[in-house]
Amino acid sequence: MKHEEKDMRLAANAIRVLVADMVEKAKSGHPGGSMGQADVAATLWLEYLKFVPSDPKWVGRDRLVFSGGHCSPLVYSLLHLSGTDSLSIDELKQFRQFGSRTAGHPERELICGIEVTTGPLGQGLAMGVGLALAAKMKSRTNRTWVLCGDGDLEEGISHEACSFAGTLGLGGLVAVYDSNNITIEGEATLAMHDDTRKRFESYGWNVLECDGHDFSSIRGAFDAAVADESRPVLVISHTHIGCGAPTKHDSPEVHGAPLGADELAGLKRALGFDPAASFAVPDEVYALFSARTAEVEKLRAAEPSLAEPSPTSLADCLAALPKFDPAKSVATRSACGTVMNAIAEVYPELVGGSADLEPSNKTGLKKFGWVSAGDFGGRNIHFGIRELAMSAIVNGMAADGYFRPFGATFFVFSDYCKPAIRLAALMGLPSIYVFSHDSFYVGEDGPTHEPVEQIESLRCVPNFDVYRPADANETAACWAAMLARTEGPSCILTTRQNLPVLPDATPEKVMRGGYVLFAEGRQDENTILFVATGSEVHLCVDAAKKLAAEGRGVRVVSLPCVELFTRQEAAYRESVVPSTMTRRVLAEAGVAKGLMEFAVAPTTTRHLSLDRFGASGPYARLAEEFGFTPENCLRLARELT
Ligand SMILES: Cc1ncc(C[n+]2csc(CCOP(=O)(O)OP(=O)(O)O)c2C)c(N)n1
Ligand SMILES: [Mg+2]
Repeated sequence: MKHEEKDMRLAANAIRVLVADMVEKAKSGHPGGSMGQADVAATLWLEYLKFVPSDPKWVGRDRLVFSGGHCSPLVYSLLHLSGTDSLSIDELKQFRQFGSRTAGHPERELICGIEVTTGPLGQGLAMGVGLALAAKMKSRTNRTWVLCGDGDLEEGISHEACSFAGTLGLGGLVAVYDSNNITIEGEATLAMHDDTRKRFESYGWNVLECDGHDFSSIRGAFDAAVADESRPVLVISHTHIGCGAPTKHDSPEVHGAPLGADELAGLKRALGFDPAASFAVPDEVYALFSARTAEVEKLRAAEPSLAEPSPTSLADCLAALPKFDPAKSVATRSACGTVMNAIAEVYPELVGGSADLEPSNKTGLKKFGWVSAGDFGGRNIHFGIRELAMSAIVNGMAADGYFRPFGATFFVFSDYCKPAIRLAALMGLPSIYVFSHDSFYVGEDGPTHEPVEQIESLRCVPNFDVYRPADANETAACWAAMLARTEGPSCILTTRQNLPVLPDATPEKVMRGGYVLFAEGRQDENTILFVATGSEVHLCVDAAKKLAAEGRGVRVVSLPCVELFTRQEAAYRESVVPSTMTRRVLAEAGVAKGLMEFAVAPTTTRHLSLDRFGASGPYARLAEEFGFTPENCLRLARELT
């Protein structure tokens, strides 16, 4: 239904005023972008977006992403006016206050109707690509709308994600670019001279333009956008930041500060609102939103039901896990590939791909084909050499809710993924990142390709689990643990080099994060306790066996996931790493900080770690140079006897 011009104007102006009131009351926030996009947002919500406020998780809904998270007042206005998740006007008055749902930037976990958390510019657009891709891979017809701004398009991630979307001909994705030529420091053109139309056309997008303050112009663009199912669409919407503010519109000042009392009164007067009233929404505006809800409810009733299949049970995945023969030596990256392929057979949710490193990461799901331009039937994705966009697209797919998507690259390049990992952790999305080539054992490629500090830096991310299995069987069990975890993201670090296979690394043990792998002799305060992850577990077992042969009490704890171990009850942790066992060797091919929480005192703790960049050379030589040999491990242990 197309509304009358005067009604649309009223709705858009009510949003402007509400936005300005929110920021004024909070004494902080960003009114300009929200005010500038009010006409576009009102048109989108009242005439195009398929969304039912009473059922915000409806599978067939259109997804709406506000990539410029600083435009949160616009998000909250729309959610309030439409009655989504009972967001009340009182909550709008609590904008940016501690404990309120109307946080400074929109947070997915706080209000149903916020599809993804935004704020770090550019990531929303990339997550929108992920949402649109998930829809296509589920053969759904819903659309993904992304509102973005100059900042989103300046960010590198937008280049990665939009090039990817164009390559795939990702129809159903409409990005509306709020082209107001203003950012914080002044005109956007101070730092960006791109021809955005040509840029997106070269990606293969359909590029449309509109006057973002003229409803018929906006409708013209949106009608053309929804008519094109064959490729992503960019609508360049020409707007004025702070539109409606008497003196501050078009100025960077209105980007991120309250209007001030006089300017706010002037805005209200100019738009025909009572300057003395705040948070006063005309009833007609609520009525317009209700009418739209009724309309979409009818559309929904006419559509075939889109119930998602229920999630595959964890027990089925556990039953599918392969067991590896201890007689063989296997690189954990190869084991990881074997495990993923086994899981994929019983777990249709598993989809993903690599940033052009599939042959090295071993992440291809061999039986399940590739997503390609216009064909979304496969379960493998060529993300291209675009680690950051890959990670954010994976997050968008995870946010969609059905898939358990993964993205893969070399561990050292996890730095390129980090901003999206952080956002996944914040949102509590169960994204999975597969990082192979987990240490200096990469060898000849040298220090640029040898992770050192990455492991600890990722362990510092709250709500993120870092798995570093010691062998093929631990790799299988780590996958079980990652699949069991639904409240946040995880990564698995795998080796390039072969490792011996441990006979009894069972899921039950590994799924506690850390366990006693080997113990011999007296278990008391004189015991030498080795705590290790990944490939270094084997060095420790070797050294421990030699000490045991000399009659020394020894224990080796394998710690495939520090975070998971830390979450176990205290009694279990104490039984594995007894506080009385203070003679400790901590071994990990990364910075010593990585296992520092297991250190006791400098006098009784030795670190087998790498606190410098690696080097280029055959890995056996590097292991000698860096002290990652059974002899050196034994030497360190002997210092404690
Ligand atoms: C990755 C990232 N870098 C920097 C910022 C800080 N920041 C927030 S808004 C903004 C300017 C955005 O300009 P634009 O997208 O044009 O929004 P408008 O001012 O038009 O509302 C900046 C630099 C951020 N939120 N995210
Ligand atoms: Mg701008």
